[in-house]
Amino acid sequence: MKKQWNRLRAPAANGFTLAEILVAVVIIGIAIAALVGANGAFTQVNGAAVDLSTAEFLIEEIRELTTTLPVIDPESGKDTFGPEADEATVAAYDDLDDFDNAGFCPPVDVSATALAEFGSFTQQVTVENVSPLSLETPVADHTSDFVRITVAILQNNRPVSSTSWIRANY
Ligand SMILES: [Ca+2]
Ligand SMILES: [Ca+2]
Repeated sequence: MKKQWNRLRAPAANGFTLAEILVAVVIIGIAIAALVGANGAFTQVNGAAVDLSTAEFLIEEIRELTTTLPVIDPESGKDTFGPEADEATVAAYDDLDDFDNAGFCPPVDVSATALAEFGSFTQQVTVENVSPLSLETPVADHTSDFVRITVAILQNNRPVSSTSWIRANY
């Protein structure tokens, strides 16, 4: 009985059968494909996270650039919704509504300096007056003391992130 058992086991001692090798090759192939696929997915997620943190950074630059500015122009008040005639560039903007419909590509930093290294990104700014009764409801320009600033970040014209906040004219 023992001899018979040994004979049955004998082929294994000579090495792997062709079928075993083929199965092993298929399993290794599937494992490699899974690893490559997982790595690709990880790279994509990582790339998206980097884009998002860049977008948050660029939103913060606008928030800090505008946070010390008055809601309406210090000289002409409510005469102009948008940049006044002598305010040709963002460096000259001195009130919030100057930023309405402004698009910065390359984006600008807190001191209104262009950030060439983020040239694929755009800061798109919208400034609207909103109702004091409902800060979600836009009203006509300069008809309330509350404004909502919205900064949308686009990368190669694809929206990445957007944030709004409220300022009061006091
Ligand atoms: Ca101004
Ligand atoms: Ca203005």
